[in-house]
Amino acid sequence: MINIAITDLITNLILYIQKLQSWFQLPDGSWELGTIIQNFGSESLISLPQGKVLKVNLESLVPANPDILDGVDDLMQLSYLNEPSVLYNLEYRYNKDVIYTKAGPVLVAINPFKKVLLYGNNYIEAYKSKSLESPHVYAVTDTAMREMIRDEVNQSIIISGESGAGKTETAKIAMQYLATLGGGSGIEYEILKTNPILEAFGNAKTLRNDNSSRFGKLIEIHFSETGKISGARIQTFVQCSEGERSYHIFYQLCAGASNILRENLKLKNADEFRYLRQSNCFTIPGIDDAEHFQVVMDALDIVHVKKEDQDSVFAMLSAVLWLGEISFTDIDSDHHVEPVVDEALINVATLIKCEVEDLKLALSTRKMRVGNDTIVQKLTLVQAIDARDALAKSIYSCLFDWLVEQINKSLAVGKRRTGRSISILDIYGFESFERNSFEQFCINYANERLQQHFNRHLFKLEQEEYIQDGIDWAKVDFEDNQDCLNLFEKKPLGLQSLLDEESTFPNATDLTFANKLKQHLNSNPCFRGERDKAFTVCHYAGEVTYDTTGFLEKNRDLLYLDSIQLLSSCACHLPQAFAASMLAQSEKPVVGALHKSGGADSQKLSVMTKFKGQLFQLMQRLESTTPHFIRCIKPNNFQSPGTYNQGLVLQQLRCCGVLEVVRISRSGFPTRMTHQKFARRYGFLLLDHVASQDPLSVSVAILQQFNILPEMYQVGYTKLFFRTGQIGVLEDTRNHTLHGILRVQSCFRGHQA
Ligand code: AOV
Ligand code: MG
Repeated sequence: MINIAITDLITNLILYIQKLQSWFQLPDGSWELGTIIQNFGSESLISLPQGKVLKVNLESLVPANPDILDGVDDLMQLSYLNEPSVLYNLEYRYNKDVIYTKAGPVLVAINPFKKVLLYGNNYIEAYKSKSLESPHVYAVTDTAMREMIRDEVNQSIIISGESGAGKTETAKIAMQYLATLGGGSGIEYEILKTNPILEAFGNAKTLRNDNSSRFGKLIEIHFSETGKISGARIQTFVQCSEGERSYHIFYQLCAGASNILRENLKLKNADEFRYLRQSNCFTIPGIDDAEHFQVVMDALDIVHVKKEDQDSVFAMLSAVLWLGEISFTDIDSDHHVEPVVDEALINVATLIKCEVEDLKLALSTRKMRVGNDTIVQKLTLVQAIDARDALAKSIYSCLFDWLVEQINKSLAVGKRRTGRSISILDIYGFESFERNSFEQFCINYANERLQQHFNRHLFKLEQEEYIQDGIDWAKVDFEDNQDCLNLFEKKPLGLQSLLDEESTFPNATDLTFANKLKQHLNSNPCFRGERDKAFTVCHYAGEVTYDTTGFLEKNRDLLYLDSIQLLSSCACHLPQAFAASMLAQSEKPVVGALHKSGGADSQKLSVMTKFKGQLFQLMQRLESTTPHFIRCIKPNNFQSPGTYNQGLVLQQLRCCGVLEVVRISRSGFPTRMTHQKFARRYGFLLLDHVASQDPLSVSVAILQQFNILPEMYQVGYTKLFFRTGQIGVLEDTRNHTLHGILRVQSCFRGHQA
């Protein structure tokens, strides 16, 4: 009698659970949690918060997870791994200041935009002793450290995300943990001090981030056999353009230099220099530039940049600022110009220690070699301004590279040891704006490569687990982004080859480039030619339309031979070093040398080729490491705490591959449970007696009774593997049965009473 009642109850419950809580998508794209009241065919009656009741199409509903799964540590624990459930889980935690969540092997970090009490020595100790194991950058770093020691394999922590998402802060948090665990020699202190230096010279305020890194960075930290830090090496990647304000260091210098330094460097206030006046932003709320200048000077001492070198560095900065003050005057009726000999010109010459005449010449003429002859061409105003700005830019970028080199010398890793390093990569994430240019083209290509690395790694991890448990992993399909990478890299008809080829034609324009792409690539499914000079690439993270305006010029990034000659004629060792490194690179097309002879062309390297070279080197280094992934997410565009914009988060989860992890898991068998646990948990739902009571037989009987389709699960040696959502159905039935049994029991008690 009781048995029949329970059987009926279960059957009804199985029907009932199909119409429990569901996500309903509102017209603005956001999701609301509702309860299904009734189902009719393809439609449902759903009740939403605030008493709204709607009749909706069943297809617009997505199943929600049971309450007990609210705010789980790892998104993979969710029975239903759909977008709204992922979004809700992250928001649930974020609202409690729990900014870290795992998505399988990936750590998701949501920028709190405020101080959260999750850091410092007590936390570091707790993660070190494993008394705390909730998701955290510390936990990821700890795992990297342990695996490095255990396996003697180099590790990498790959941090990505949009501008302002928190990559640089996350990298610093990881460095802090390593410095604490591997400290002792004192070098860890030096390593931490590289941060304020690189941020001063390489970061600028942008509309998206007050402290935006304008370069990508890989820091490789080396350890001794006893797990102590023995040195480090920093590699930086092609700088992107500045932001709303120029690099912090200019403002810091102008605000913080001592009177003597100001006098020696002929400094003025920041708002008196043309280059800094180009934006109307001179200060950052809450930031004291003068104070930062002191921090940078101290840090330079700590990384052993000598005082006289520091003075030369500041002289270069001032020279850059004064270059912007140089003006020109007409010298003939053909509108050729030369610099006005004034305070600006003289200051630049004094600061870089060159002859005023030489500087004048470099900014007003261009030497061209034709065959064996050299001809001198006079410059027009536009050309002269170009030459002046290019000189300023190359001095600055050489200065940055020189500083990184000095830091590397100071942190030098004695004897190169393999198998004992942890690299932290802080690199710009995928970008998709209203208007996308050459910079986005490079950045997104890099991300496409990193994504491939990511996919392959996940695939490997999954595969290992399946093989170990003897299941058929051929049933798991993984998507690859190789097609998109081919579109970029294929020779001779890929985006990059075509760009480089077009860049070598003097008469080519952005339009001829765009047309060439359309002509050769239109049949590629990852490519679409657009109207005017645009084209679209289907990236793993979505489609991006690029405007080719400026592509050729930015890719060529001409460097003038005259400037190199000028710098090498300086009496100061810094400009000399810059000239030498420019020539050594000589990858850049050197105008003047350009038409020397046919052969010279083959030596020059475009920006794209250089970028690709750096990227390949980076990938090679990463390939030999065990990777750990951190994805930073920006919850709103206002850099403000407490606001969680679902749409914005969703778009980033897509771009940084978190939803891809979820998708990969969904296409695999993400839910795993040992035979024992499964039999114990659901065995009581069996209606028929099972002859053998061993966990495997009980498990198989349960699978049969619930009609779980064969393609939805696999039976391994020790575990059962399920497709997403399968366990959810069983779990709901179990809960309702338990409730039901309680109800039936109380009902019986009622009868008896
Ligand atoms: P990004 O490196 O990802 O942007 P940042 O690491 O500079 O972003 O973070 C931007 C700002 O967010 C920081 O200046 C902090 O104010 C805040 N922030 C980030 N992480 C945390 C945290 N864990 N706790 C508190 N505040 C945080 V860019 O370099 O622009 O791509 O080019
Ligand atoms: Mg940054």
